[in-house]
Amino acid sequence: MMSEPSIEQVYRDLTSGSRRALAKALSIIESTSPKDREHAMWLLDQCASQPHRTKRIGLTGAPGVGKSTFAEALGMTCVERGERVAVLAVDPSSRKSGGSILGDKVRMQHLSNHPRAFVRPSPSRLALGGTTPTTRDAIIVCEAAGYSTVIVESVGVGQSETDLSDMVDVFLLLVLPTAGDEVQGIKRGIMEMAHAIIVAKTDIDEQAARMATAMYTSALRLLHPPIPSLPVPVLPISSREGSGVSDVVAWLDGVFADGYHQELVDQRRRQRRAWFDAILQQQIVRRLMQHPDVTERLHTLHNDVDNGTRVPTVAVHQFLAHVSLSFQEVI
Ligand SMILES: Nc1nc2c(ncn2[C@@H]2O[C@H](COP(=O)(O)OP(=O)(O)O)[C@@H](O)[C@H]2O)c(=O)[nH]1
Ligand SMILES: [Mg+2]
Repeated sequence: MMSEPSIEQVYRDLTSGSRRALAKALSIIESTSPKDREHAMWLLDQCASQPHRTKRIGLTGAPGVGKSTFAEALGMTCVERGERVAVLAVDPSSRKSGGSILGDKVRMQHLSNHPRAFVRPSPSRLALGGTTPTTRDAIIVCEAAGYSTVIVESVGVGQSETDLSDMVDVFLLLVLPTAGDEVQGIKRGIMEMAHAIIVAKTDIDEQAARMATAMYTSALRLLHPPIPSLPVPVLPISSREGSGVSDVVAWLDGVFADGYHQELVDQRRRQRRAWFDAILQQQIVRRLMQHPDVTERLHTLHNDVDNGTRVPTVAVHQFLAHVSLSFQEVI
């Protein structure tokens, strides 16, 4: 039996283009075993110094709207002009339907088989925002492996630190070619975050698609674009017929050209800080709550609160007093 490659070897192989090593690295960063966590930290630390200028593109939209099929169309256009493209498909809906992971791979069959592409279907742990706690790390590892374009697909737009919009440069919202109630049904918050709205599957009903495009265009007039100097376009596409995909690519080229470079650099800086703060808070709380001293104290206070013998405000006050006394040992 072959022995496991060392983490150093995995890193060397992934930076020299091995898709197998990249897949291995991604399972290491997704793993919760202490040994793997240690390896993951080493690996991510190596990846941090990568100076590449990369593109991070997020695709969101309801299940079945056509995200994976569009990722394939977009990805193929990029690889055909020489770029290396990674797709991280993080779709909880496809997990429910069982043979899903296969489904995503099938939708991206050409891309999956292309030597300049890497397609990774859903990992097992999914968080609220529809991505995973490790999706951000996965993006960084893909970039270190030389994939200068990373497409992340997810249905989720939540309120958590795992929001897709917080980990990509451009955030594309895919919608169906239906107007009216549909437009009303899309949450304003999501529309406000999108850098572009893609009206998908226009081949189904061209007239409806034109109406939907007009509806979204006028709905957007009431909203502020996420980057003030970058108006949000509504782009109709049919991944099946390949129409409109080149317009999306042309728009993306414009965004990633020098004009918006500083905006994107600043956005990434904010994203990194928010990510750090979120993980830090999460980990501090987790460690604190797991400390035996704290669990015991918490148990007592929970009882008091449950029974109504202590007002929650007072219980929290006392808990914090207790914690600050033993803070040094606890953290
Ligand atoms: N007619 C038509 N069907 C499409 C198009 N794009 C995707 N589909 C179909 O819509 C279904 C869902 O597509 P998928 O890409 O898996 O959607 P996702 O759940 O958003 O990733 C599949 O049956 C696709 O073949 C399109 O441009 N035109
Ligand atoms: Mg999908």
